[in-house]
Amino acid sequence: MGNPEKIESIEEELHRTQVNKHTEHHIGLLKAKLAKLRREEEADKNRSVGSTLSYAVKRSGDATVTLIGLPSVGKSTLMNKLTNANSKIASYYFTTLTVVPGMMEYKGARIQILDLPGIIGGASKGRGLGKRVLSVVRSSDLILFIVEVHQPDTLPILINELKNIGIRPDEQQPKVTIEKASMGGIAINSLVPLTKMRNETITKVLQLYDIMNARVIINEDISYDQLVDVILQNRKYVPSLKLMNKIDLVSPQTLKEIKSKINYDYISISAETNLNIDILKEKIYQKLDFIRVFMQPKGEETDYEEPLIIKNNSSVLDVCNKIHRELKYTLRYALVSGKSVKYNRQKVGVTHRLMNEDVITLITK
Ligand SMILES: Nc1nc2c(ncn2[C@@H]2O[C@H](COP(=O)(O)OP(=O)(O)OP(=O)(O)O)[C@@H](O)[C@H]2O)c(=O)[nH]1
Ligand SMILES: [Mg+2]
Repeated sequence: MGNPEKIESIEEELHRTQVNKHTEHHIGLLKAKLAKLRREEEADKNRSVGSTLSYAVKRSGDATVTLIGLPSVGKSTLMNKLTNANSKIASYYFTTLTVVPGMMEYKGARIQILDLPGIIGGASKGRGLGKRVLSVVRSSDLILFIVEVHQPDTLPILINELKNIGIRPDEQQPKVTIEKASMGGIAINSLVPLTKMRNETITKVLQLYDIMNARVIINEDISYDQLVDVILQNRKYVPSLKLMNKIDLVSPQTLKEIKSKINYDYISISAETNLNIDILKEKIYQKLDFIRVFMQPKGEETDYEEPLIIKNNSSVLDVCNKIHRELKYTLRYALVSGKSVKYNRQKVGVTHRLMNEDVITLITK
């Protein structure tokens, strides 16, 4: 049996199997097998096409945000309201055919926004404008999911397409580590009670991925799907905001009714008539979780006028990279004052994590 047939037969079995206490571990294992086969299929396909997997969009600014939505929901209209860009707008599907970048300046931060072509169910498998386009989301800091007021229940389609290419919107990296070893079999050390997995099946899933010897430390009650994510190590955990656009088309009463039916938090906007666009800008800024740090060049005054905007939890290395690509090679250490250190002008290395309003001096060779 080739991979496509194997995939089909597992899909059938999954379809046939009822989910209950007796079958859940078996189903977990089947899904892990399916994930592995699909991945091999994908690798084969890419090899035969010889494709370059992602769009080369140059990242710029302090953070990158991508607009994700079905065709014609108003992504480009919103893009033009948020940034200096002029992305084409029209009432037909697939007006935007490639990734269009723009820059939003807000409270001193420069936020790059990427307008994408509309995605449709099956995009991750090559339908519509597909996977290459979607892959730019992997390196973004925030996703804006946009649905139209008339189709508020289409959000799962969007999330599903991203999940299919290894993006995990709004999830956190599971607190599980797998330390591979050269012998000793698989030792599982769970520090929390597991309700969704059992040791025997965990071992089988690991073996499926050719991990025969390892120490598994489990700090969170995860599912088999998440275990596969940990094994594959190439998942991207990206936060999101959900937007409902075109609210100008319905009455306040209808809007209320929609709200009562929808089970996720969203921001109501009208890109065309500029409703709630300022609120949205602020929410984007907050969600990106920036901090400001001040540079003090050696022997000079601190520059409080132009703080450096960096993501919370950034390190001295991130600061170096932001200033100049080569800087990290000549850096000896940094002197930091502020909340992230115990003493003023404390000497720290590149991995030191900074906090809001720290003052930094970089000492180079
Ligand atoms: N009434 C109303 N119409 C809107 C709004 N935002 C966008 N539109 C209209 O919706 C249509 C599609 O808008 P676009 O911005 O091109 O949509 P898109 O999501 O970029 O579409 P694709 O690039 O094809 O995926 C256009 O006719 C817009 O004028 C809105 O807030 N209210
Ligand atoms: Mg568009």
